[in-house]
Amino acid sequence: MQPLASDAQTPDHWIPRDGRMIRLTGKHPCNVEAPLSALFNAGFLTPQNLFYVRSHGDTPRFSAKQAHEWKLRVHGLVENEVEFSIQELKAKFPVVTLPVTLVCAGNRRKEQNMIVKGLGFNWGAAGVSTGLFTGVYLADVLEYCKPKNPLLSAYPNYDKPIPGRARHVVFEGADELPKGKYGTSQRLSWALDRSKGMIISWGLNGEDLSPDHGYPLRLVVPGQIGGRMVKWLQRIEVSDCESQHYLHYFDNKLLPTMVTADQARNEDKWWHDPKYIINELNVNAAICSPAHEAILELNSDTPTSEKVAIEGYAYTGGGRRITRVEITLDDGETWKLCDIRYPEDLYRTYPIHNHPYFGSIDLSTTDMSFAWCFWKVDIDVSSLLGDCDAGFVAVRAMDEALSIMPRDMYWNATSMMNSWWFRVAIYRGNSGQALRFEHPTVPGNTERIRDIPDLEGTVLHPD
Ligand SMILES: Nc1nc2c(c(=O)[nH]1)N[C@H]1C(S)=C(S)[C@@H](COP(=O)(O)O)O[C@H]1N2
Ligand SMILES: [Mo]
Repeated sequence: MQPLASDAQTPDHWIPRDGRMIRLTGKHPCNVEAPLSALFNAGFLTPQNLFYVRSHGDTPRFSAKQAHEWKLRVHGLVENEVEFSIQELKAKFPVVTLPVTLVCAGNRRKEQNMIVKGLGFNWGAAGVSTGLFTGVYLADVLEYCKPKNPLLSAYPNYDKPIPGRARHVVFEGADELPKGKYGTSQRLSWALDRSKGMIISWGLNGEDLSPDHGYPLRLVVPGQIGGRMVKWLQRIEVSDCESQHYLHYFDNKLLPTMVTADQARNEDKWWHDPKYIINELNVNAAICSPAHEAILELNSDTPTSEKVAIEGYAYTGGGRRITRVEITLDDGETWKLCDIRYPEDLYRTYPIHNHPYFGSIDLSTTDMSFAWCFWKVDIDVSSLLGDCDAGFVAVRAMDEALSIMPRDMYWNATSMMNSWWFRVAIYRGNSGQALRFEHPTVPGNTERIRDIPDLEGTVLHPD
């Protein structure tokens, strides 16, 4: 890959990038997602060049020499304040690798923006990616530094610090933003829990993190939204209060549905209420194939015996596992069960130890699921022709906490965590010889529907 001509006039002109990525916020900063089919076809592990990017500002530029001299400072309410180089992290603590799915809280946001525009930009359904992250457990590093006087409950009075008692762990990146550096925090009780899998990571899919993904060091918090995974990680502070960074308060919140975008803009109180913070992901799924604008030619002799595969991804948060995926062709009257594949289970069946790069990749001793799964179902074309009363196919998933994707949208001012059924419309050409599929959105600010003159289909049954 080469730096892109379209980046030439921006502060990111030096970064090699994949020209297929879809820009969501104009030229700069870099907020991109892959075309959904390219992401899906890449399979379980997303190559870094197709891995979605969410950066609030200019991408910090560090040379190999600066990475070699990188200092991760751990300080605050700890017995041992330490500065670790990356080599020291590797030498002092066991090196581990985990397959982890990252999802921006804004994934699928455009579906909400099309109903009532909220505060955020237009993500499609590819604000999600999965990689093998290599690093050391945050819990090991914290144990080494010894939090002082720890208080392992954030409640009651979450937002009222008890001076001197370690209750939160604050992370800060190197990027300079208009309102200060990017930072956020975790509760100490979670950060100390190795089973939650939080790692300080330098490697993604067996190579250095690319500049867009946090080179040389980032935090990875499996099962939580991407916004908690601080890139270009420079500083960890054990504290009696949560992060005071601007974007810890004014981003990644799920405000109540009646709070309008204007209210959210003008009334700070919503952002300071700890009830509305987003940490763990919610259950979500999308149809990846048929793709947007896919056309299925019908065989006029034997249309009834034809099958079409409907497939896509699903994920959820907190280390929970997806336990069912269902599709409906009649707006939820009846459902069909899909087959599910969990590629991460390969790392339970075939754990790897003492690998020179990955250290250990071993999910055989944990029931946590930190990665997306893939689902598929074959349906009869005839059911799309005859019985598809809704004019769309929709998918919903459930996880092991029995959380299920809702029929209705939970609209909110930041349009985050959108997880209503993912619906793909089915149009029938005038000739009746082909079906055309239409996804709910096209990512970014392009038109929702591009005309396809020769298939200006009539909707089977318009809503
Ligand atoms: N330092 C820093 N860390 C950051 C961000 C940022 O802008 N600066 N963006 C966050 C958000 S909102 C997300 S979704 C993820 C995206 O990670 P990625 O770009 O590697 O996919 O990084 C998070 N960490
Ligand atoms: Mo995000």
